[in-house]
Amino acid sequence: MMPSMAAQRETEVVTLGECLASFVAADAGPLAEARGFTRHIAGAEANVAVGLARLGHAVAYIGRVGGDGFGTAILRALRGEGVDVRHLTIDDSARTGVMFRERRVLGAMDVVYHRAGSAGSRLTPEEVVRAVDDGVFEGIRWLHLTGITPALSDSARAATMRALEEGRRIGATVSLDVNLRRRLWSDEQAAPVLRDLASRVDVVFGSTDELALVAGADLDSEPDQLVAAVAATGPRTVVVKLGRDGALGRDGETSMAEPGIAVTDVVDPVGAGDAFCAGFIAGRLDGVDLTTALRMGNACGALAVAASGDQSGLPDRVELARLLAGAGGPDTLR
Ligand code: KDG
Repeated sequence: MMPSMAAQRETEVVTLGECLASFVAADAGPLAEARGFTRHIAGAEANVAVGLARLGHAVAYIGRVGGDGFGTAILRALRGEGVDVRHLTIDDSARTGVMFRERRVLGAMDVVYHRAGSAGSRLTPEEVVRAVDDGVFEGIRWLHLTGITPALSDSARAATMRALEEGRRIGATVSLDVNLRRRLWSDEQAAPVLRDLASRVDVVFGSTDELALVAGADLDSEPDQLVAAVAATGPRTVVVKLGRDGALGRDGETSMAEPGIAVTDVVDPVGAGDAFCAGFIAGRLDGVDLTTALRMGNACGALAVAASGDQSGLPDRVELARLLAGAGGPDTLR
């Protein structure tokens, strides 16, 4: 008998966190001078979820949004991208978190958060348990966590830990993007939590300063020393994201460095790290080797910085393949 509807695909990846309405300055420059903003959707885990969905993977996202227009916009956007949002709860008693950020193509980016007490920060282990009871984790291959969610509140930290337990129980690969957010907690608060998480996952992603914090290493340590130091704490795979310089990864005893893809016009660098994670995870789900996964991550990161907002530049399979093949734009196609 012909099925009357397209079959629902098995979930491959679960992630959880806070998705925010993000107001990104229209013009590049300092926040103090920004007058016009464009509303985007942001949140590291949601960015990874959308990145993976665009690359053809079935992803479920667990979180909370407020019962307001921003929450509705987030739900619609993620659903529209094909992300499973059955466990993105609407919390009518709280507001969706909001952030304003400047757009700089040079130097650190200033961000103003309005997320204390937000719906997203009220995530609890119960949301994770409900998803588990609904079978969302059954048969998944990958669980992606970040160091942002445990910084939001005690209950969000407990939710992260509950998801980690479930990922381990199911036998999924569990990744952690360290994503240290110093506007949410101090290094002293973050270090023990991030170290504990990193030691219990399979894959750790981070920038050099984040990996230095996790490893308790000097900030001026070389990237290969940092990945080795973090790997010594437990994870089999450690990747240091080096921005325009690409990435260096260690998988068991194998280490590989892959140069970044030069982007002549960086429009908005925020979200590049999440795009990298999406490309790398997609590669691993596809069964590619470390080098190819690093290349896929770098290509996704490069495409992300060439567009404004965290998610706009995330590629689909065709765009990714075109960049990796070194092809030009549509007018070069025959
Ligand atoms: O990685 C980009 C994120 O930092 C951004 O989308 C917002 O999740 C966010 C955060 O907490 O900073």
